[in-house]
Amino acid sequence: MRPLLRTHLFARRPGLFAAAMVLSLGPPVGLADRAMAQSAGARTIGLTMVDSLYRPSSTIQLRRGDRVKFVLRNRGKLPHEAVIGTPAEQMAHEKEMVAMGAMGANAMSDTPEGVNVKPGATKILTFVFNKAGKFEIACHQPNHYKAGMKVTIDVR
Ligand SMILES: [Cu+2]
Repeated sequence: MRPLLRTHLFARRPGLFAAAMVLSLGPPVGLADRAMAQSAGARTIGLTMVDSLYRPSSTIQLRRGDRVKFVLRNRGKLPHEAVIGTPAEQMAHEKEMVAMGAMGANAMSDTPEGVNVKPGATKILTFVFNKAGKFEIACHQPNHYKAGMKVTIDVR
């Protein structure tokens, strides 16, 4: 399923590539150092996931190039996702998830653009918004997107 999910997702995190370069060229770097390098200069935005929306749900305003560390806390009783993409990419992902759900599988793997968070768990998703435009962070568990489980991200 992973390659399928990848096809419409638009960006890789340059931070990960940079960390890999440091690892291959320099002295050994610990996991903690890598995590720090990735989140250096990041703006932290906390989102709480409940059944079935994000709090707060107000539009997030960003500047192009902003690196954002999303802290995603699932306080609901259901698993929730946080997937970053344009509204068109969200619609495509929604269709894929509905198709996967029909096959009896509705949990996606974590990618640089999205994570699946179990009830009671917290996950971090760090993302660089290097394009201007409208994006969303959204959940594609069955019916959640339709119910409005998304936050608009406006990048200028
Ligand atoms: Cu959800």
